[in-house]
Amino acid sequence: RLTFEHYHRLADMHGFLDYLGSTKSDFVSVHTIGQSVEGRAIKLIKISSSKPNATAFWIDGGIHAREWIASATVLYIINELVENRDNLDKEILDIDFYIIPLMNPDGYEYSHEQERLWRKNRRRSFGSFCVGTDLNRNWAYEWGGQGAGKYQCQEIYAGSGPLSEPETKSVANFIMERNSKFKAFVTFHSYGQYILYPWGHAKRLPSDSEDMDRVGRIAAAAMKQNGGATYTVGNSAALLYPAAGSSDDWAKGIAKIKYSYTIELRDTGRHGFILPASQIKISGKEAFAAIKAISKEIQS
Ligand code: 0X9
Ligand code: ZN
Repeated sequence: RLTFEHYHRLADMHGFLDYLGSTKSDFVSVHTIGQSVEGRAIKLIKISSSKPNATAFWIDGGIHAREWIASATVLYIINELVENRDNLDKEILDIDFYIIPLMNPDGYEYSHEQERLWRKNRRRSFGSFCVGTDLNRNWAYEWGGQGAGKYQCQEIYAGSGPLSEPETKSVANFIMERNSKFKAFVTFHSYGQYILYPWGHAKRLPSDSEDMDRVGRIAAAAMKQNGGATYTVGNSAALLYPAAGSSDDWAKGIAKIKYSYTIELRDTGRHGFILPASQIKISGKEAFAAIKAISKEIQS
């Protein structure tokens, strides 16, 4: 079991998933859906409704190595969904959750061992001394557009081609095999306290952006009501900056998942990426409130 009092390393996180998979095998299963550039497992946990054709909800965290709170928050959500199942409403129990707490295991471990503010994966290429592709610029929707880097030395390097990285490719394949089931996609990042929706590649809105805006506001209100912080809701390119090749745009534009969000967790800049571990529980609590609120909306 995990405590939410400090940040965990990859082995502990995977150990926790495996533990849940073996102790709760009636509704939890753990799958290695691919391998990172350096050969680490990309592990996904499925928390099943045990209903045929259930609505599915995608959640991931840790696509950016230094955003430790994202993975810690996703683990908190997993713990609530599995260990506190008795407290959950029917709308939540009726959903199949597919969750990856750590999408960028190589970068995450590197940020613990070598460079705390590492962002990208650990791709090495001939012809460059620089390492890493930004996994949130590598997706196959408007790949290489505004806010995506051409050069490997950039922090926002988009990679050698769309889905060139095993971390993004494995997830994209997994989702596309069952994308008709997914109604919601939430990817956790830090920081800034935002609930962002597409498009992110340009200051343009999808035709149903009002639906994402409405549900985003319901989620932000639920976070606040549960003793959480204030989250600002809006279009990602407008509130932050245009960034093409991100996973939220791919989920919306290619996988056609209706409710696609990037949630930028705490804080608003005081600690930034180095958020103290003492905030894991409150971050988990508010984020879980958002997930429950979105779940109810996609079920109705
Ligand atoms: O730049 C990013 O990838 C995200 N911010 S972060 O500080 N966590 O790196 C924001 C992505 C929002 N989505 C799009 N702009 N598409
Ligand atoms: Zn990020």
